[in-house]
Amino acid sequence: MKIAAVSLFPDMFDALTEFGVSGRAIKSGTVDFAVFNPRDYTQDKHQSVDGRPYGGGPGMVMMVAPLQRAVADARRWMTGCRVKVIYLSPQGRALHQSAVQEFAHCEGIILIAGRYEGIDERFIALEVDEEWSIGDYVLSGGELAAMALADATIRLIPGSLGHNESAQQDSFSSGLLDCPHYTRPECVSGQRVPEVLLSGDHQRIRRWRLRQSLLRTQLRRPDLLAVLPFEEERQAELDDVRKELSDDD
Ligand code: 9D3
Repeated sequence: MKIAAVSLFPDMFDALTEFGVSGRAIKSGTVDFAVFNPRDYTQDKHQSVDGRPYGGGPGMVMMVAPLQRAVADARRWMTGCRVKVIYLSPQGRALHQSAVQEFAHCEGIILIAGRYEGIDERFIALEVDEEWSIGDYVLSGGELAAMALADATIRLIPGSLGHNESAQQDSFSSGLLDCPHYTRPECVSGQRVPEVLLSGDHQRIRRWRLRQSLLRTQLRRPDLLAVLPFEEERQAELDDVRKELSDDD
């Protein structure tokens, strides 16, 4: 897969290319990654990438032409790929794991990271396929959002994760929050590891983890449980968790 970012701050993407799972996938060639800086596609003496908003008001708006030439170069860099152009913006749909799973099947993705107040609407109309937000809080630009999307996508590409970090076991692909985890030592400040995890009874451990996941999801993210009916074991366990919680109050 090829991923291109269009950004005025290309060095920010070192966080993606230099570290961890995404860094390894890019260094090994499992993912090809490049950044295209609109500044490099200006044609005036001052290398302008922004202008004052028509109609007045505060802040500046990113101009169409440098962005368009940067995207054209990104498209050439991924010639032959079916490409999706994604604009990260507070006006986008809220990103979720099932959208990320679809991005992982793309041959090429171009991520547009904005700065200033935003980008000229005509660029969106002409070049952008999808607009996504990473949540309802204010960032100072699109780069961190583009990296969040790229990181979440890259780790789903076959060959990015090792044997011990299967994407199948992810909290959000199961639709539930993760269970609690423990490692050495057995006792920390008087807090012991739950006895079941020391029992060696793998069936009991699996059931306990499922129950903890359901309990946490019911308490912290009940919205996640509102979607689909579960398979039999899960639904029975969830009904039981709910009964126990309602007995408490
Ligand atoms: C304070 C400026 N706001 C005026 C009402 C608009 C605004 C413009 C640009 C707010 C944030 C940004 C920069 N943010 C992004 O580019 C962005 C973002 C975000 O801020 N939150 C969640 N997801 C995303 S994706 C891109």
